[in-house]
Amino acid sequence: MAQLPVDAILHFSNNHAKPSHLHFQYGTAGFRTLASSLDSVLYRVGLLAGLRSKRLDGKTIGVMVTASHNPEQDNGVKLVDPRGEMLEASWEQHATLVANASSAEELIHALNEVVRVAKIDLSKPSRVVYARDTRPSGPALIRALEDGFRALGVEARNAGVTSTPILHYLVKAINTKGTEESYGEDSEEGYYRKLSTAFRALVAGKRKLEPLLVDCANGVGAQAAEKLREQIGDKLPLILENTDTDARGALNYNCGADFVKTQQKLPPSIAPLLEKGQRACSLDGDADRLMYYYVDERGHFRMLDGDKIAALVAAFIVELVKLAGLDNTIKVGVVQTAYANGASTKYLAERLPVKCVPTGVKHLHHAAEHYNIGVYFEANGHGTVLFSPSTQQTLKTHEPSTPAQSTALTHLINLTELINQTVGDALSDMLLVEVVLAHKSYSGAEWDSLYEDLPNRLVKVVVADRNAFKTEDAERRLVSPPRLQARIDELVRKYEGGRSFVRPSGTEDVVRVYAEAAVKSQADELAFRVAGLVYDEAGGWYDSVYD
Ligand code: G16
Repeated sequence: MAQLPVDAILHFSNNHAKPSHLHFQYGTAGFRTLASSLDSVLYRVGLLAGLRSKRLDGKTIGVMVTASHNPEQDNGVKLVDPRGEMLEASWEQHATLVANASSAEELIHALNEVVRVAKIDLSKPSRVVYARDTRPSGPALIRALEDGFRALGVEARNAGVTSTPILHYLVKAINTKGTEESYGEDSEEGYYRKLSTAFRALVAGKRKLEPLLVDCANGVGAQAAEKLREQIGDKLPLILENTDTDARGALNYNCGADFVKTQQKLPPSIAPLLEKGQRACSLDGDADRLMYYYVDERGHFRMLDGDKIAALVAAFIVELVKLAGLDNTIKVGVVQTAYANGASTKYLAERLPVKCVPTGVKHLHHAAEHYNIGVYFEANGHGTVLFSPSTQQTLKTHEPSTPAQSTALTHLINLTELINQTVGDALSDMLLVEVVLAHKSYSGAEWDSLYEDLPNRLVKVVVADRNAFKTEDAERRLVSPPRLQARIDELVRKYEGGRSFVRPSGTEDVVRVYAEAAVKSQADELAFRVAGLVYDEAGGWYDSVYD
């Protein structure tokens, strides 16, 4: 039986000691914290990625170094499984165990434990593809990761600086190369070609789209959007803003999808550029989230968030399925989280099956796999559409009986190519939205009028220990601290259309409070009063970022 290369692992471990006072947890989107604390984690993730690949018989595993929407001083790392989806849940515990081993010897012990529990044959090959976003801390963390690969003898491919969804795409493309399920060329160029070819086919015959202003959050999305513009700019003119990836402190600062969603206003850099009625959108720091918005006739900011994207896209797909004569065969469903605006859930549930799951793409993705076509979007703009393998087969083999059916079928097949089905992808989603707007001849205002959002408010509270907060019912209710949920319920009852929930963040060291009510001032008041209950219970302070 092959053994772990203990000497090599110990040798490299000397340069990547774990800080003794820190505890790491593989959370909503992998490990994420201050970049300066992450060196040992990256080294160990390098080792773990190699083991995961060996466990899967040498299939290529993805490693993405990013902290996405978090501030620039943070960084993070997550593993991507062979089909391009998030790491299997049972391995999150392995990751947490390995990251917290207190010494080099403990690390060997933890790795052996993973090998034993996961029944890993160490003689198998291991392959990894890895990338990072534009954070200044990225290069040093990549070096630590590469030491992990070296120690274990991993065959590693560096995808350089790229977006999270492109890394997910590459993982799937590499693992399906030369098979019947080939996902596309295993290169960044292949990704752009795939998206732009499908986009061109879907908007063929439509008039040229109005220019779209894109806020790139001063992140890696800027370079990806630039490459996409080269391919589709003649069909969809893209005006790229916040593209400065070198300016220190600029990433996600006063811009980007998270800013727009949480502040519910235009990024200051976009405000002077946007004309009334003009569409604009914001990506986040690693280009996996997308928020649309426009300024209405009265000069008011109007947000078209993940819920509005889900409503737009789901309705379009349902219509195409019907037009293709497949509505008895293909069922479309939607997956949301507790953050979904109540009005969106009502709108969607009147038309389609809707399921609510805990926050985190991994939860939404798995739930969406249960539908023939599963549309999932978090309100924060993170989402995609999944076509089940049998649905893709049906689309390929179905014999349309009229020209109209044939056209709808072709559109559906092109959508399977346009949409990055591995994970939420801001650029792929942006093209998807533009396709639907072009087909429906919708302006931003017409899209917006599908339903009226209930006023809402998101607040974060810094507490002594966010792990003291435990939830149930897809994070809509607290089970711990005891009695807090009853106090929240009592408060919510006092507000017309009131709804509120509290959950610990998996990406930031905070507790999040969400509230909705019939009137904006009431939603704000409810959010702050619930935050007050959290504060009284757990100590801490509110973050004024969301003021
Ligand atoms: C990540 C996850 C998302 C989640 C978000 C916030 O997004 O991928 O699914 O909604 O974090 O999670 P939490 O409220 O637990 O902090 P991103 O864009 O930061 O990778």
